[in-house]
Amino acid sequence: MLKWLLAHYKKSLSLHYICIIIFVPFIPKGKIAFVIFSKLGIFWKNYSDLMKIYNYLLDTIECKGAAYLILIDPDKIAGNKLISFVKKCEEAGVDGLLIGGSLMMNGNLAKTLTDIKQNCTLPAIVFPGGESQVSPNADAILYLSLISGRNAEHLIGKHVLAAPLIKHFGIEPISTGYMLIESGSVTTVEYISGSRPIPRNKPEIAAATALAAQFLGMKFIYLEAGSGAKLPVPDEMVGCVSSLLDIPVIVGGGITTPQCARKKVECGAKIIVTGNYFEDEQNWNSLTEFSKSVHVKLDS
Ligand code: 1GP
Repeated sequence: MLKWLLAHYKKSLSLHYICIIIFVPFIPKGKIAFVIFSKLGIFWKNYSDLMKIYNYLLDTIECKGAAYLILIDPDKIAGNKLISFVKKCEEAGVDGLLIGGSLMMNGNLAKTLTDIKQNCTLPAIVFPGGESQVSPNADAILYLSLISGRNAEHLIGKHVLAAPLIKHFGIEPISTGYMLIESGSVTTVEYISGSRPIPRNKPEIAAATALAAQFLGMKFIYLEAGSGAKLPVPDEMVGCVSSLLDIPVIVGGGITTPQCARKKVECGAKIIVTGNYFEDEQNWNSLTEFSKSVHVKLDS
């Protein structure tokens, strides 16, 4: 992370130096050009600072072929278990952590984020179930709009309540079109959001919905089978959506083997999310295998 920040900082500084070297000898024309390029440099620096986690994810996709995120539910992983887990995630090559969920019973989101920040350098991105999960300790927040449903609260209502808090805390919002996909049984997110998932045998509905979100300016599409889903998002649907879009597709829910994760990436997914599987400590020794299966570019 530190390396990445330094690289971006240097990039913006180097633009200024290039301007000085090229244009100063040609003052006054050069002076005007210098001012313009300096402004561009400052703009670039501010922009990259504002969008640093989004840019980090794009860079990761570019370098590794796809990114691997792990979802942490503060109800399920906390205390010493959380500390050991996030250290293992970092060692295993995981690219970032999502924190949150549709329903939180006891979990302390703020404490979870603090523990994560103190024990690893992975970006901590809130995956919110509602506006109460906006936390100043987060590096970014997936600004999810539930575009597969027609429940106005989850399309825009919650966002109105969350927006001033996000602005106040200075958290980076990453606008994401969130799509529930039927996965064999009713999932928590489906029940809580009161919205129907897209039928799993209708990839064309998923593709048209995702395309609409891209046209609306969203940065990612998240194809969600639901946490602990019986069946993950079908490969055919991942392929159909990914091939139509220019923005990266996130796939999560019900992924419990490295082979399944790899298959989703081969079909076009650019970010893979797993959650439930690693709530059981006995599975932690397969973290590296999962991570490698997602990082197709490093593997080839
Ligand atoms: C849920 O996609 C994530 O939002 C992860 O799902 O817990 O089933 O891996 P799992």
